[in-house]
Amino acid sequence: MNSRRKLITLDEFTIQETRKFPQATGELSAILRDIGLACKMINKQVLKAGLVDILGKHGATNVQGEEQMKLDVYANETLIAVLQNSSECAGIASEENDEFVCFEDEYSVHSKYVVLFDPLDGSSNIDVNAPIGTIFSIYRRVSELGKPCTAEDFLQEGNKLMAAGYVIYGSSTMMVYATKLSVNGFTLEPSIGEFCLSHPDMKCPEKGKIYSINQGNTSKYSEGMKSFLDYCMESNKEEGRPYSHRYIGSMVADMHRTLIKGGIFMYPADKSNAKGKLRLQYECNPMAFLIEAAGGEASDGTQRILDVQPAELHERCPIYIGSKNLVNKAVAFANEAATVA
Ligand code: P6P
Repeated sequence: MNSRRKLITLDEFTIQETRKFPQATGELSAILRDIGLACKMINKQVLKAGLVDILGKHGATNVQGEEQMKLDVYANETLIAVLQNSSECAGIASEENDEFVCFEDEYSVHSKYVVLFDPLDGSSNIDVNAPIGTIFSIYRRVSELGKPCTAEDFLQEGNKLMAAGYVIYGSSTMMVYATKLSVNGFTLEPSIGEFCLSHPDMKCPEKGKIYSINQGNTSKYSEGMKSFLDYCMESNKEEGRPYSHRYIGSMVADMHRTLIKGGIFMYPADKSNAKGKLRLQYECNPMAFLIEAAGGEASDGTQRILDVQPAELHERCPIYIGSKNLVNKAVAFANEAATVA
């Protein structure tokens, strides 16, 4: 008997998922496969990053005479090129581009979807070999098919997302993406160059005991936030406190741990950043969509992140995200102090 479990590739999985919806056209699946292709190309360069000094400094020219690109520029240009060739995507918005980019060729103007992404989040961690990632959001466009996409396509609330996820370039390279139905994780099998289903139907533990925040900013936090951190550090054997503190400083890595082990990741507003640091449209919303699909919660401190109406493409948003018990507790502390103040 063949004891080998059949590997299910990302392509096979997305096709199987499409079959569950007779009316589905497979375009969304095609975009997911295209993002997977782009991220495999990015992964190849990320793996070489440590060798750049041997292979030639960034900014040098390689054997093809091509300018050696900074990794985040390479990641951005690769995602744009692959999605432009996909003919399933009408345009993109990126953390690296001030404005959204319309694909105006005769095929792309008829495409139903737009994609927003942070091409290489946490890239400052490359030098210390910490995990980094690509974060993506996929919306059905609201502008007229057959014409170029418009700004409104990229300013939709997160609750309108069709799919969202990330690729983490870590000890292994994984793609994790969510639709409204489920969250599934795919590990890159380098020997065949395919993302293979390794974490089906992922769920965020309802109760967590890990809190993740840049504690160095504590002096700038609200009194409520400081009280919540004191609560996390307080000894209470019955409630399993003190909780453990983990912070990698790379959102994709901190979120991947939170999804799998439970806990809470926070980047709150503080005295110098009224809306925190992380971007709503291509960091907070995709992670909020994914964590809710996995049974967790995501708040900006006053409302569900997915219900925030974006006003600007690159606007920031405070984020409390992860296990329900900790998100609700953190928001309660933040609001209690606000009412007392
Ligand atoms: P800080 C990386 O620069 C990033 O955008 C996220 O990936 C990460 O969660 C956050 O910033 C870390 O910010 O201020 O703690 O270094």
